[in-house]
Amino acid sequence: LIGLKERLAELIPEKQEEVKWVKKELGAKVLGEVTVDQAYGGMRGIKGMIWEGSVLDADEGIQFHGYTIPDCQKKLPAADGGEEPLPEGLFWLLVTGEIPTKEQVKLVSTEWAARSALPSFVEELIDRCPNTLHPMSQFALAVTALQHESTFAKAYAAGTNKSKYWDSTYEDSMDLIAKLPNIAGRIYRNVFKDGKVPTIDMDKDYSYNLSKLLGYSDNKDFVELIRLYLTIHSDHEGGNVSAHTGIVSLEAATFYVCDSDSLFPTIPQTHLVGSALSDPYLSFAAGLNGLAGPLHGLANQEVLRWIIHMKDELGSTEVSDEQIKEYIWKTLKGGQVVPGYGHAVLRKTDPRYTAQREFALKHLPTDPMFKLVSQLYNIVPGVLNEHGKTKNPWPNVDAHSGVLLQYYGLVEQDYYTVLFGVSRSLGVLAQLIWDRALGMPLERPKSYSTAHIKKMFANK
Ligand code: AMX
Repeated sequence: LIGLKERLAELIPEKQEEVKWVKKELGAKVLGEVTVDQAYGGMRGIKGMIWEGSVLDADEGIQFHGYTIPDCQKKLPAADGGEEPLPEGLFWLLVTGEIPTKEQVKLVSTEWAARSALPSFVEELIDRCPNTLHPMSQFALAVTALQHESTFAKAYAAGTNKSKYWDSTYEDSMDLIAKLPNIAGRIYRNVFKDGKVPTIDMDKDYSYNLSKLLGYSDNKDFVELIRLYLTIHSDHEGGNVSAHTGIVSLEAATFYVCDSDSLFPTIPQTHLVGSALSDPYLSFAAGLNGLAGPLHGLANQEVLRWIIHMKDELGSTEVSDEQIKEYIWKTLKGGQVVPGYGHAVLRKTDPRYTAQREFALKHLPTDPMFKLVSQLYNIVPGVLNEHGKTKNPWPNVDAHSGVLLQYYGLVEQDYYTVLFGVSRSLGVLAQLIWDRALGMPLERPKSYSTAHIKKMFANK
């Protein structure tokens, strides 16, 4: 039975050759142009990054090495007696591009359980946080502190040859992923419960153990939900804030600022935390801080809050379409976004939303809050279209996750983004391992001032 690290070690030389070939044969090809509008517009649509694990299609949604979410639900191993994919299998797929066997997935579960213990100073650090400190801040703080354990940082300091960086990056990534349930569980128990944290069960899978630490493992449907949740939130290609901040790789594409009759080569490369050879803990902590923004991962807490506020304001979950429309318009007229709707890349309903909707149809079809979420699905896109600003009026992943969690009793919305963060580690750390295996360079895109832009095009 071949393990993940052994398989990775076999794949690295092949991939290195492939990348060498692509750079030699295709290195001079142009991926796109960059307009001044894009430079002001959050770099939307600029193609300047390599991300191996997943590619996001505007209509089809995310594909992990070519596998859609329904493919993953069909092909990735499930737990005994379960149906949803195990995130361990998704991590294997992200790292290797291959669907693992059930036995290989079990190896990963066992390894993560074995590596899960936290150093006592990290436990104390979490315990000392005031309950009023947002769970995401506590999360990023604890991950940063774990840097104390970094094998990569020690190997770098000891002068390790850079061809070996992937090895310690892999070790750190496995340790870090393994320790996240203990961090996440401790934060939850401290902030919302009595502070007593159960122990991890060495024979169980990652999602079971996370559920156990949170206090919900008695409900097998909740454990299944967490398996699905951790699988679908893991990776969404490289340009989203959490992936891009933390851990970005970049390739030698040439960029151009474009005007009508000339093309100026301008931006050599891009830069972010992992590319500075900051270790996986520091890089992932940076990604978590990005995930904690309300336009990104924090949207999942905002969605439920917004729905509960609507329910309270309208006095019931039985509300008419007209009342809902009015509430949406009130949000928009108040200069706020409708949380959970819209996306920078997607132009259709997010398949991660659909997967969660199907889960709800199966497990909680009559839940009044789910009914409200369904009602919103029928109404929000029409209102956003009428409003006329949003490029994509359809729901994203965050429009659905909260309602599932609250159904099983996990009602603390401030906590929701922590679960997103646990999952996101799988995608961004898989990429970080490859960044080091492929020797990706420091990122350093070029910037201009407004005055400089005006000067560049003064006589054109
Ligand atoms: N409600 C109201 N207005 C919206 C909107 C929404 N849900 N989505 C987009 N718009 C507005 C934008 O604010 C922008 O307005 P502006 O011109 O006044 O600045 C305009 O429509 C054009 O935006 P866009 O090109 O369609 O989207 P974007 O790429 O700039 O932003 C996103 C994408 C996700 C930030 C945006 O759709 C949004 O704010 N959605 C609500 C928050 C949310 O659900 N975030 C989670 C996204 C998924 C994730 O990362 N987890």
